[in-house]
Amino acid sequence: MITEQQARDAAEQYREEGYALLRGFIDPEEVAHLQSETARIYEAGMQHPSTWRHGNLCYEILPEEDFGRRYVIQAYWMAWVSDYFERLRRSEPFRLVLEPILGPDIRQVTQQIHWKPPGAGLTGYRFHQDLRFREVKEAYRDIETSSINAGLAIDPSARENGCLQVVPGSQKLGYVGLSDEGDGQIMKGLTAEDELRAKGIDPDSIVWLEMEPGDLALWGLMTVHGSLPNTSDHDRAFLISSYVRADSSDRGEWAFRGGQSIPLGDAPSLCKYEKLYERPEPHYVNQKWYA
Ligand SMILES: O=C(O)CCC(=O)C(=O)O
Ligand SMILES: [Fe+2]
Repeated sequence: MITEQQARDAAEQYREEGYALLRGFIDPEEVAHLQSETARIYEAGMQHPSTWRHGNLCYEILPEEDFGRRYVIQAYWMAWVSDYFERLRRSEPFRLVLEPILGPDIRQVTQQIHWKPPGAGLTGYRFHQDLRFREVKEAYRDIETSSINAGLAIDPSARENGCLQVVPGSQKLGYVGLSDEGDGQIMKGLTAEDELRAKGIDPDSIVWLEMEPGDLALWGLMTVHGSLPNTSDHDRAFLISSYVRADSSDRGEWAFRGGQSIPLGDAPSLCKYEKLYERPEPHYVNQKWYA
């Protein structure tokens, strides 16, 4: 596990450069649990022929009818079906790394695994800033400074299997609107270098965050980042969690209150799924965003 000093150094780097990388965020024996539980969640997702939702829990499926075979590319809020992920999200390593940035009262607004199954094709994320995913901007105050994303490598993450790429210092550019044109889908197509240059970004400044299982990346809502599709024969599972300072938003599930770890309650809280209370029941979401 990381030390308080490493957490403070990461916070410092994050403030200056808009990202940070912490090696060995969780221990090797913990990584084995993370990987086996991730495989179990993948199999749970595979039971669904198309994208399925129940509360905040969701499995994003590329269906057989359109992709020749079924792939799971994302799971959201696995904490509702996994004691392991319920505890990990509010575990001591996360408290250590989040407190210097967000303080002791913290809610979580996203919990998601992104897989890049070999052969699935549509597994790249064009360059963007995550501010675009805070659809209801009024729900957050001081949105840029009171929110942070953490990405935990589950599988080895390298260039060939689409590791995360960040643009250091891009958090200072303001919102640049990358990938917002057309239907705004970030998983369709690739970002051309000229698109970056047009927004004042030098493609040569991109940092490829190659990570070993158990390493953690941090980035902010204003940090320009993306990743390529997987062209190797190894999957890339990555756990992304987004946390907010509790006094900046009513959204999210408690993670820490006064520095104490807080379990999920009986019913889900509004995170980012705007229809949560309208459609709380299990249902299939038939949206072919990739068409
Ligand atoms: O999984 C990745 O490589 C990046 C995902 C991402 O940036 C996002 O979902 O906002
Ligand atoms: Fe993102």
